[in-house]
Amino acid sequence: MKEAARRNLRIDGQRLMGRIEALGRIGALAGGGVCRLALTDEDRQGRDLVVGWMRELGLDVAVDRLGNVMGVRPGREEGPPVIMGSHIDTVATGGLYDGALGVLAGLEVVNLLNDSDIETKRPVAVAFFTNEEGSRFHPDMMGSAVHQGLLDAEEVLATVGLDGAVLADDLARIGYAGEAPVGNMRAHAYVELHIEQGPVLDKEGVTIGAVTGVQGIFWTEYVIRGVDNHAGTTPMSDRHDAGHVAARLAVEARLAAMEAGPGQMATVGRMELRPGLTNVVPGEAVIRTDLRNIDGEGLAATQERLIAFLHEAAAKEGCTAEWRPLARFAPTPFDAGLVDLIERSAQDLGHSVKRMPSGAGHDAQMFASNCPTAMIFVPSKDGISHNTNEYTSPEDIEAGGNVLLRVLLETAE
Ligand code: HGY
Ligand code: MN
Ligand code: MN
Repeated sequence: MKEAARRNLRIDGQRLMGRIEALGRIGALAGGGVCRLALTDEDRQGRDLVVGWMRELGLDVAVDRLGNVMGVRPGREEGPPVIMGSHIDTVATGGLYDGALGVLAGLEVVNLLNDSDIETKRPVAVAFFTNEEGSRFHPDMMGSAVHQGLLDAEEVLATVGLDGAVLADDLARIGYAGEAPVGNMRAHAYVELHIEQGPVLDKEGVTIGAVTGVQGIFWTEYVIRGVDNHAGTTPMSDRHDAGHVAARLAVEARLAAMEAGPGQMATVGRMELRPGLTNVVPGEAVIRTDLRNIDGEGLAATQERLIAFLHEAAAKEGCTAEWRPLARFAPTPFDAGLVDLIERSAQDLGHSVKRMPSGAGHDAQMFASNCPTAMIFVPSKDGISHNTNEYTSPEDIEAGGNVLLRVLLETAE
């Protein structure tokens, strides 16, 4: 196809929005938003819908042992594919776009290649990975981490979720315990279109983000044990209140982040007190922290500060404490050449573009050490995500899809 004709190619934005809305109806929440937690029936329905679209587009679909799904379109030559991927599981209060945009934009690019009778030199693939959100089973980015050899498949399959389910059983239950081996699939390159999920592009009125890398992520679980006791009869000086230690640790996490400076994030999104009754001093507390920083040393230093604080606060309360890492993902830079290509493609298409790091974790960070990898961001209205009000305009979605198309055409030749 002549260069000029290729440069005029554009995706069908309406068709892409149609697929986003159709997938969004699976797990739709009454007041708006989506809940498609990994390995639930809603996840199965979403998977079935996307696999159906993959097959309609003539992709050769493979499901690996972790339930990662890869649809491959052959190229003129054999060899590792250029992968356009992301995820279709959501958090419990999710939106239409987080993850789904990257997968369905990849399908739209394939749809356009088919419509335009374009055969790329290299194979092209569209993929979605199991349990990117890590909501029921820790850690997040689980499927892509195993896919790229960063987590062990057997260990991950044996993971017990927050609700007591075993990952391998749930995978089999929803019919996605695949046959394809996992952990050795090499890609020629990996490109992911994703909503920014933060405020930068929206605030600055910029349409495209050329993502330079992802910050490091540490998830840690702490279990504190004291003595269950009566809330009315137990003198304050005689308590071994595990809940009090957990609450102090949550405050310390915030303090540590504020004192470490603007690059350090710290979140306590879940705390369980047992027995969890108003009139019983909690004898056990489980608390988890999500620490992030683009600076690996700063991230490790903050984690060490929390562990030291945990032991000190527990000892003071006459409690015992233990902790275990749930995720240790290092800060990940993306491929400079691909970031340049994203920036150039956006400019060529007449869109404003900004180089920026990603605050959120993504499947892309699991590929970055194995092949040239980069991400394209589009704005999140008011910087909101992991929230049922998550919104990105159809115009910005179409712009992101066209940049993905350009990058794919260049990378697959
Ligand atoms: O945790 C994250 O940043 C991603 O949304 N899983
Ligand atoms: Mn995501
Ligand atoms: Mn997410």
